[in-house]
Parts: sequence; C-alpha cells; structure tokens
Amino acid sequence: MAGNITFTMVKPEAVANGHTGAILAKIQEAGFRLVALKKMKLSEERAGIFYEVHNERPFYGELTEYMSSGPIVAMVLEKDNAVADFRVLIGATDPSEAAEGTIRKAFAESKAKNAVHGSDSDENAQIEAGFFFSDLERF
Ligand code: IDP
Ligand code: MG
Repeated sequence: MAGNITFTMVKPEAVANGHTGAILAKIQEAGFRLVALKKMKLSEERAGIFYEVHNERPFYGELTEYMSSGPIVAMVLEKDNAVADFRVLIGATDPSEAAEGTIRKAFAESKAKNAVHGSDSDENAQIEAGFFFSDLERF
C-alpha cells in the first residue's frame, strides 16, 4: 500500500558542508521512498513565501535571508505516517534538544541552521511539495 508524503529540504549550511548524501542515506535507511528531488537556490522572496506562516516571528528576516543564502536540496518522501515519522527522524528544532541518532543531532549547527526542514502536517506537506514540484516531477 502506498504511504502518504512529507516534504523536506536539506538547508543551505548542510548542503554547503557536504552533508546531502549522508542525510539522504539516513532518510532512505529509515524507510522513506524518494518521490522527487532537486537542488535549487531560493530567492529571498520565495523563501519568504515558503515560511509565510512565521512572518510575525522575530527570526523571520534571519530565516528568509539564511534560506536564500545558498542552494538547498528539496525532496518529496513517501512512507506510511510520513509526516510524524519524519519529524521523529529529524529531531527537535534546536539541535541541543534533539535526540541521539536524529539528523539534526548529527548535522545541525544551531537552532536557525538546523540542517533540514520537515513538514508539520499532511496538509502542509501537500502545499510544500506543490510549491517545489509539478506532478510531472513526482514518481
Ligand atoms: P521546525 O523546522 O522544527 O518545524 P519551526 O518552529 O517551524 O521549526 O521554525 C522554522 C525554522 O525557523 C526552523 O527550522 C529554524 O530554521 C528557524 N527557527 C525556529 N526558531 C528559531 C529561533 O528561535 N531563532 C532562529 N531561527 C529559528
Ligand atoms: Mg515547522
């Protein structure tokens, strides 16, 4: 039975530090199937739209500047219980609070530069996947 999807990005500092392959390996070892993948650079405006939900937060400007500072690797992933299982795999937003064995524990530099994004709901996973990928790019 096909699972449901989540959306992730390897964030700029993790891409720049060469962690994309190791992060993808952890994702696949955890049982996620790769539906779509691309490397691209967000403009600050596109980053602002992606993180629109945070536009009242004090770190919004820092976040959109950071997320447009270099290329990211965007992916759509499929698995039963994809959103919740992926949040467990990546760990807490702040790497100092992330559990042993999580992607953020292994690769994040700080609460802001925390290596990966993960969708927070099925609805947002669909919206975020659609923000980056057309139906012709998902398999
Ligand atoms: P999440 O990525 O774990 O879902 P959110 O609260 O949705 O965390 O925040 C989105 C992103 O904003 C985080 O991944 C991180 O990059 C950044 N961020 C969150 N809180 C802070 C903060 O207190 N200072 C700086 N950046 C933050
Ligand atoms: Mg979030």
